[in-house]
Amino acid sequence: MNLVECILRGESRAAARLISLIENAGSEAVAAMKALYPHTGRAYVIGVTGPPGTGKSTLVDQMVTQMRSMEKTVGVIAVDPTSPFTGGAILADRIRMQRHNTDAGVFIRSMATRGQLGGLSRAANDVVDVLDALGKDFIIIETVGVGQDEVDVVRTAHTTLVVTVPGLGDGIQAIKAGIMEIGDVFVVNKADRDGADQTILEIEMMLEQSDSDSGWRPRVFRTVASRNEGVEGLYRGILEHREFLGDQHAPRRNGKERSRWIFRGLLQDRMAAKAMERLTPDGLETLIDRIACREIDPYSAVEETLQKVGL
Ligand SMILES: Nc1nc2c(ncn2[C@@H]2O[C@H](COP(=O)(O)OP(=O)(O)O)[C@@H](O)[C@H]2O)c(=O)[nH]1
Ligand SMILES: [Mg+2]
Repeated sequence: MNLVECILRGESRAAARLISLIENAGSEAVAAMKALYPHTGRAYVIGVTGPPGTGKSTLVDQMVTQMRSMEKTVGVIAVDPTSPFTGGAILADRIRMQRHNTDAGVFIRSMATRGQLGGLSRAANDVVDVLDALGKDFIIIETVGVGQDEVDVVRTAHTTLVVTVPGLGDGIQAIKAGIMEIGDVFVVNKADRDGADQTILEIEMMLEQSDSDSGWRPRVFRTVASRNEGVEGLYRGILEHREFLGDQHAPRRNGKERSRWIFRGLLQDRMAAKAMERLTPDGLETLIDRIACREIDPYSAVEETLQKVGL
């Protein structure tokens, strides 16, 4: 039986194998993703973002437990390309979520390597589809809210959680990083620390100022993830948002916003790869040298290259 059939039968090991292929950007992965695509679109996808150290992984771990107690199956994808401590962070995430290791209803994967086909977040997006086809009810993507790439992958989730903590002025920073607008649900974690009320107030004030045209009024929850406090309420808040999305839920998941993002990304990658092929490494170096010594401007260099590819 081939990889795709095994995944559609719910075999985790097959999913793990395909994910490795995705990370290595093999052509086998592309063939499998093509075959899986018609079987995706059923899972409910939750994005979790926020600055490093705010307790996202701890929170995700508790959410998994919550979902399992409701007999839902869960896939978790932890993406962290930015942290200089990535190796350590991922190791920590593994240890943190280790108690789910023996549970066949949970699939956890950390990703840090960038596939050659595209950015890390697009690879992560492929993994969402794999876990979706595997039959997981919920898929949680955890990512540090830094950089457009990371923001894009959680933006296309059904429900996006923005996690912050008291007393870091994080609310303001979050706005700067452009993640405030993408939150459907806000979490003030580490509410055992001083200033939680103040932070909640700040976020609520900011939400009042921002006008959303979706009709959804983002809610703010307080949690102490390390003590599993407030997690059940947060889970209910997520379900509330799912209810709000209602029948729109499936269309949004397979909807235009996400499809456009995926298509554009793939097109960019493939076209750039084709152009690079045509240039050859030597040709590329020559062209770069010419730009560097002002023999040709970068715009004309790109136009010249596109002409070579026939565009
Ligand atoms: N005091 C306190 N510490 C927490 C809480 N949640 C998580 N932590 C701790 O914060 C640290 C970072 O947590 P982690 O989940 O790795 O954060 P992430 O980088 O956002 O994924 C860990 O040492 C956690 O044990 C909380 O609610 N209160
Ligand atoms: Mg983490």
